[in-house]
Amino acid sequence: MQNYYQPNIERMSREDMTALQNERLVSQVKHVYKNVPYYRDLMNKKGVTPDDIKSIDDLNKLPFLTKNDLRDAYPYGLLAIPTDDAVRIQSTSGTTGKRVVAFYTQHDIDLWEDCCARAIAAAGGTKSDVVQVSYGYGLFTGGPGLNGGSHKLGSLTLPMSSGFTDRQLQFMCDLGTTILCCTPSYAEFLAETIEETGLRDKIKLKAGIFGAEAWSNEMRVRLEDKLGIKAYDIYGLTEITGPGVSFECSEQTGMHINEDHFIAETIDPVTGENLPLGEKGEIVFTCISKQAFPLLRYRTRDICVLSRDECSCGRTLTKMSRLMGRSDDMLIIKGVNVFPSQIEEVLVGSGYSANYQLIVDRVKHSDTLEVRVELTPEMFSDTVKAVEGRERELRDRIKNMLGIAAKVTLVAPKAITRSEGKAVRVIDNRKI
Ligand code: DLL
Repeated sequence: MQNYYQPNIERMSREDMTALQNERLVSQVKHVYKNVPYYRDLMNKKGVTPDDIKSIDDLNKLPFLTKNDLRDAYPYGLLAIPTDDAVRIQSTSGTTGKRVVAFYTQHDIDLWEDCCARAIAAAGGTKSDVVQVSYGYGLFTGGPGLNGGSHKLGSLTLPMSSGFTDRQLQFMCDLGTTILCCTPSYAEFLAETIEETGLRDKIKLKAGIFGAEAWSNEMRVRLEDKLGIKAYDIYGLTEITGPGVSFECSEQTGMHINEDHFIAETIDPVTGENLPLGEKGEIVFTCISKQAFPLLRYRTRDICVLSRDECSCGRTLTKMSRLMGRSDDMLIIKGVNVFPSQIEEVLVGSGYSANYQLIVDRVKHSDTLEVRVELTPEMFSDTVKAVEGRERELRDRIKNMLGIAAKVTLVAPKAITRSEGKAVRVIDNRKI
């Protein structure tokens, strides 16, 4: 039996969905043009006015927005309403320089929570479920989004946040959690601890809703087996709203996009040209119903394939495949979005050369980061004690910048292999 939260939307005919998207897009473009001078300038530069946008067929006349625009316009430049009308801010885990700040009205929070409620319902959630939300709460969108969705469904919501594994497992057993929401890597850690502590017979989990970072089908099979659940993928990004931009259903062949709120396109990441359904490309979103922070044609850098094949769950919403990578060099380490250039900034700013390598791994289901950087010839004559002191100092600076701990290893000048083509800055050994 299929379970829906808003079946009238989730099963809407393509014709009706297109009509709804046309209407919302036209009024959204007017709203943004009128209230966001930053985007108005981009439209003016491209020679396009709101009158040129009559339907979703005109979408590609609009200029793209990128993370750079978000940085340029930080913090209020893309806000489309007076601050008095905004009630919430969420932000990406990242650093001050690269932080994305997103704003919400009460209406925006409502629709975001609806999206998350659809995701939980698609995983079989009802008011009879106990939903343990073990994504981080606070600025990160994971906790608040799934928490709100679970409330909307009427499920008993456990706002656990991440960490404190013993307490997580105690609540899971004592309160009979049936749906677990967390990152797939944390789910693996929990699964392993459950196995080690012999708690498998005491848990009542039936489903997991895992996202915010890449995971593979092998990982899904492992999690389903170890926890005795069905594991569902969920996707989203702070810029667009947070989790629930798309969600997986029982068919587990990709994530249905909440198209009444977000129009998806795929483009060639190099040329920016639109790609047909079925072709792998960068996914671009246009928010058609949000009020406070309605990004139009936002380039996510996430690579996937869109499809509109009939789905056995009965939903008609377009599906995006599991993510196949990114078109930039962003890494997600322990849930934190990390750009190698940020680490380079710290290194160069601390007097080191830009010859460095980032080695990412996953040990006991938790990500590790090692930063290897060459000493300059002058530093190389330092004593071992002085080098250790330098490593500590650099480790602290990186921690300050990224908010996550890294191991720093200083190596001899020219010890890092030079590449003949692009420098190999990142070695990602995570097998996920
Ligand atoms: O990660 C929102 C979220 C919270 C999604 C909880 C799902 C569950 P950000 O911190 O802004 O937002 O990071 C967004 O994370 O552009 C993707 O590269 C990556 N990402 C998100 N979901 C998935 C997923 C949240 N299911 C960035 N699979 C996105 C792979 C994902 N990568």
